[in-house]
Amino acid sequence: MSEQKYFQLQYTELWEGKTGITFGLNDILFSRQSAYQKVQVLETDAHGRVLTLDGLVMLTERDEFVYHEMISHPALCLLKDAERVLVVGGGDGGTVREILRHPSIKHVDLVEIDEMVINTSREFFPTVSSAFDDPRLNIRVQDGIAFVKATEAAAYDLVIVDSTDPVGFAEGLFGEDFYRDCARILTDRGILAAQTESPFDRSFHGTLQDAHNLLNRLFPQVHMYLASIPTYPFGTWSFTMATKGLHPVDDFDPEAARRLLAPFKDDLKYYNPEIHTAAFALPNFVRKLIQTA
Ligand code: AG3
Repeated sequence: MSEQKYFQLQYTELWEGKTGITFGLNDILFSRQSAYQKVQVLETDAHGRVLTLDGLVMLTERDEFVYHEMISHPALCLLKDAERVLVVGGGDGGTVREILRHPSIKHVDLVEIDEMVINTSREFFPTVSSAFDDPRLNIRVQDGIAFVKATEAAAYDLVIVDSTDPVGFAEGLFGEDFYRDCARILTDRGILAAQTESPFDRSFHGTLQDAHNLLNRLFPQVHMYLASIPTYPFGTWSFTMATKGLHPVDDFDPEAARRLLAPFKDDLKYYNPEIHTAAFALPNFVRKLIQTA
């Protein structure tokens, strides 16, 4: 029999500044202002530990697998033999954990601006930051925008933008100069994959449309795909894949992907070759949202 509860502290992230998701709080395990943002770790009643940056939910232990698998494996399985990957943001380590499951990977640069995010994840989220000591990983505490500007051409097979919302210092990660540098530092079969917010969130429609139009001018193929992330605003999340030629569905080989994933398929809780194709099917309102202007 579980013990009777007499009170419940609650934490609500507001969506569009209004109604949002409420977590029951058992405790606040960490709360500090870094040079860039407020970093907090909440112990919730139903979603395990939650990492927030400036009050926005970055991950929960319960559903982080969806985001981290879906920002990584679709591009990696399309490429099949990626060796060099750049992750911009992603200081919690969930994205590099997924990338480093692939044996083809030789080198990953993780460029995170805020060291406090890296240290907090190491301390409070061991299952998320579990690949931080992989010898193929190089962690750099640096501004991603400056990093891509200073990087030589054709240095990476894949660039993943694992950013926070496009407000404040992360806004540049949805902008023209940054995308142009990404296109330049990718090889001629390279892929850019980015988190691009919820299509339900009206506050980001403008940013999303601008980003889509910019990418369409820089890459021959630009495609949005969706996944269900219960603890992010509106529960449906979008990612955008821009490639130098590969079509994310027509050039995807499910049998080849199955062979690639076989060594670690039991570690994957969301992604599989059927999800890959299905994720690129978009509802009508999302198609309309990103129609090229
Ligand atoms: N990065 C994207 C989180 C955006 C969530 N937005 C929000 N809660 N308003 C997540 C980082 C995980 N590696």
